[in-house]
Amino acid sequence: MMIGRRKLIAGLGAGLTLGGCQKILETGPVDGFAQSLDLFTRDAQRLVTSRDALAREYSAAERSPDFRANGSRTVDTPEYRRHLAQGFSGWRLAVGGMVARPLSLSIADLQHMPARTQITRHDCVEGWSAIGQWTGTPLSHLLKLAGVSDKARYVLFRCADRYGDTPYYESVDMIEALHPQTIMAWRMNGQPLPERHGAPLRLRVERQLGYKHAKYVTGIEAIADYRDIAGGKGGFWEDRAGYQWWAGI
Ligand SMILES: Nc1nc2c(c(=O)[nH]1)N[C@H]1C(S)=C(S)[C@@H](COP(=O)(O)O)O[C@H]1N2
Ligand SMILES: [Mo]
Repeated sequence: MMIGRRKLIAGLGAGLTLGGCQKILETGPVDGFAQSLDLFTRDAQRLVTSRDALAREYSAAERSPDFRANGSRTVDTPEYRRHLAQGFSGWRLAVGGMVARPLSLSIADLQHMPARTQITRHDCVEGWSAIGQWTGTPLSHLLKLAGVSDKARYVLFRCADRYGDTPYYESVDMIEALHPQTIMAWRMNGQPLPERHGAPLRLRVERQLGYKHAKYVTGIEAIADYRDIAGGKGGFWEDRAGYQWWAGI
């Protein structure tokens, strides 16, 4: 249903996008037009949904007994095996990029910060959904602590897993990054985040489709633009399979 609305808005965008002209000059017609259409879809969706609107939350009884794991289910490196064996006591999250105070945080550090718990539905673009409970540190708290620059427009998530040589990564804009339900989760259904769901730390960005929810996160960077990073489309599946950067549900 909601995806239908997105397509409708994207369709309108095809007829109406004019603001992309400058970007077309900068990056070439295809990329510039695709990105401006994607951002137009985002802006159009935001016209009809408040920037603070919360994703629906569910009761504990509604949690899915089997929450599917998708994409990487582990990180196939000796380093990750070592962290797993050590209960991730040596794992560090780097917070950097356009910030006044870069941070290096352990999972214990994160667990001593304000936390939020939410029961939400995960929607994968491949056509399945599952309801789970997530506890973690609000990303807004981390960005404030690091002193994020007001010139930063996006937040990039770097992940430990790779597909061949290509690391998984994702990015969201500042409105999604600062949204109250956007958390760096270290618990799922009351247990430490399981290996297959991204241990020890993964993003939950509840108004977006599943592929935005980066697992095995090692780094968070405040950035001005994602076009000069990796394949330039803002995320692993965006680069590889043409998934839309804007994945608003
Ligand atoms: N690092 C990383 N994050 C990832 C993926 C991945 O392969 N690697 N897959 C994405 C996709 S497509 C989905 S649907 C969700 C799946 O999360 P789950 O395994 O907890 O169900 O993780 C997303 N985040
Ligand atoms: Mo997915």
